[in-house]
Formats: sequence, C-alpha cells, structure tokens
Amino acid sequence: MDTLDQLVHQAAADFAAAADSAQLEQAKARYLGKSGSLTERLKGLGKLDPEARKSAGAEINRAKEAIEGALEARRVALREAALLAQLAAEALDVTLPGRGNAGGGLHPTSRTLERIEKLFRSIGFVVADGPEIETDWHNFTALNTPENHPARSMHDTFYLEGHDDVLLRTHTSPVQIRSMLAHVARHAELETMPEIRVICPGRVYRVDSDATHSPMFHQVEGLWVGENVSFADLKGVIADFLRKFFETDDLQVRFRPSFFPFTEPSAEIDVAFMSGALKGRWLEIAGCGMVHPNVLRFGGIDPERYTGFAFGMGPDRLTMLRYGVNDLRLFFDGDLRFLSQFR
Ligand code: 2NM
Repeated sequence: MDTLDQLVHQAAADFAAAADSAQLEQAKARYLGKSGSLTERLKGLGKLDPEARKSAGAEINRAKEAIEGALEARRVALREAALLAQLAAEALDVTLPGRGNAGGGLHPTSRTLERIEKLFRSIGFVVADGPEIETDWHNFTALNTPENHPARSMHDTFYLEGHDDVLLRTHTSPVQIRSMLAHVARHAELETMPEIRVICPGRVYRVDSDATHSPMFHQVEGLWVGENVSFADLKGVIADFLRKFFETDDLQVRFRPSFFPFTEPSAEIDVAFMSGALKGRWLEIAGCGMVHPNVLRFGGIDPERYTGFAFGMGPDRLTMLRYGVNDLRLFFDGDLRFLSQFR
C-alpha cells in the first residue's frame, strides 16, 4: 500500500492535471469521496488498537489537510485562469477612437427650398402650404384646365381609388387658389384688397419615372396679385431672384413664349451661365405668365381690377444644376453615401 506521503503527492499531481473544475471535482472524489483512498484509510482506523489509532489518526489528518490545501490551491488557480481567459476573450480596446457624433444634415432639396424661401421673403412674399391630397377642382378646374386636358388623365395623375375627384396634387398651384380665396375672404370689407405675394413650396406627384423624372418631386410656385402688376414686374422679380440664387451676375435670363392653361401670356424661363462648365448653354428652369382672368375669377378676384403674375420652378432641378448631380432619383433613394456629401 502507498504511504500517506505518496498519496498526498499523487493527489497534488492529479489536481494539477485537472484542466477544469469538473475534472478537479472528480479527482477530489478519488481521495476525499465516500470511497476515496483517504476516506478508506480513515475507515481502517477502527481496526487498530487505541494507542496505534491515535498516532495513525493524527498522520491521516495531516495528509487530509495537505490534500485539501492542494485542492483549494488548484481551485483558486483554475478560477483565475478562467477569469483571465474571459477577460482576454471579451477584451475592449478603450484606446480605439470613438464612432463620433455623425452630424445629420438637411436634404439638398431642403437646402434649395430654404434658400428660395429666404430670397422671396426678403421682397415681401409669404410662404404658404396646403394639402398634398387635393380635389380635382382645386388642382385642375380652378386652374382653367379643361375637362379633356391630357394632364387630367390617369396616365399623368395619381387618383385615389374609388374617387375620381380626389388626387395627389400635380403642382402646388392649388395652394395659390386657396391663398387667393382665403385672402379675399379675409379682406372682404376693404375697398381695395391688399396685394397677394405668396410662394408655395412642396411635394407634387405625377405618373412619370426615369433619370430626370420622379413620381414625387418638388415645386415652388409664386404669385403676385395687385392693382398694377405687370409682365415687367415678373421679369424683374425673376431675373433678380435667379442672380441671387446662383450667386452670380454672369447670368443671362431669357423669356420664351409658351403656353399654360392658367396663364396668358405664358413664358418659359431659360438661363445661360456666361462662365463655368455650363457656359453658353440655355437651360430651361421655370415657367411663368400673367394669371389667366378665369383663374383670378375662380380665386374670387375681379380680373377687371386686379392683375397678377405667377411662376413655377423645380427646386430638384435647380439643386441638380447647383451641385452638378446628373440623376434625379439619387435625391429620393435615401442613400447616405450620396446624402452625406451635402452635410
Ligand atoms: C407654372 C408656370 C406658369 C402658376 C400659376 C399659378 C396660379 F395658381 F396662380 F394660377 N400658380 N402657378 C404657374 C404659371 C406655374 O409652373 C411651371
């Protein structure tokens, strides 16, 4: 039979060989368990006579303490090793640079809208908005657009299912109709109505989709109505606005005769830059005209007494020009690789 010293050494070696606490507890059972080798020795004490039992008992107890000491030391060592392994596995490098506060920013079209609003406010215009879901009366009829006009067809306009008189507005002009009606009602008791100077920025919808057309796009329309408002005023306001918007006097502005149902006469507005990448090319950027007498009448205004001009432009297109963007759809894809360039 092994000596007690051998047993203690063997136990210490077994404990050291245990790779985790489960193996360690199994090793412990072999020595200190119910039928462990040390436990068996303790049971054997009963067969000894009292004298021998006393000294043998003391020796076995010393051996037991030594084994328990080795066991506890190994437990501590395994716990520490496990902790170190966990710390290594879950290591945080607190010296890494932070992710930072990625600053948000305005959408490029919103920047353009804010610029346009600011410039028109500076010459006495107010900014108005209205519903994007409109009645066919506000969107077409009041704008002198006849029943059979192609713009009214399902090919060009989004209608609401089950309603042929409710649609997504195809321009912001219905807001100008609403502005006229509200203005007239507000000043009904006055001899002479104060001037209307309003711009209407917002989303509009048409059945159209390619690199230069999106089914949803933006418009800014303007309206100035008063007692002696003329085409000359229109030209001055527009040319001034465009030079301020593009931040250059190196700009030619041209009014080219055109047709809209809601204005008469009507014109297309072209600009040509006299320097830069687009030098010398005429670009069509807006439409305008003197508000048609029928439209004034639908707005509750006497066309024999008042005249007005109106214009409409596409801020998405203006933004493309200003920043050199070649695909309109980029504005509406929500792709941060594109949008964050405007922060
Ligand atoms: C354009 C071109 C010409 C326009 C007309 C009106 C209203 F409501 F006053 F009659 N608002 N906007 C207008 C006129 C819009 O966009 C190309």
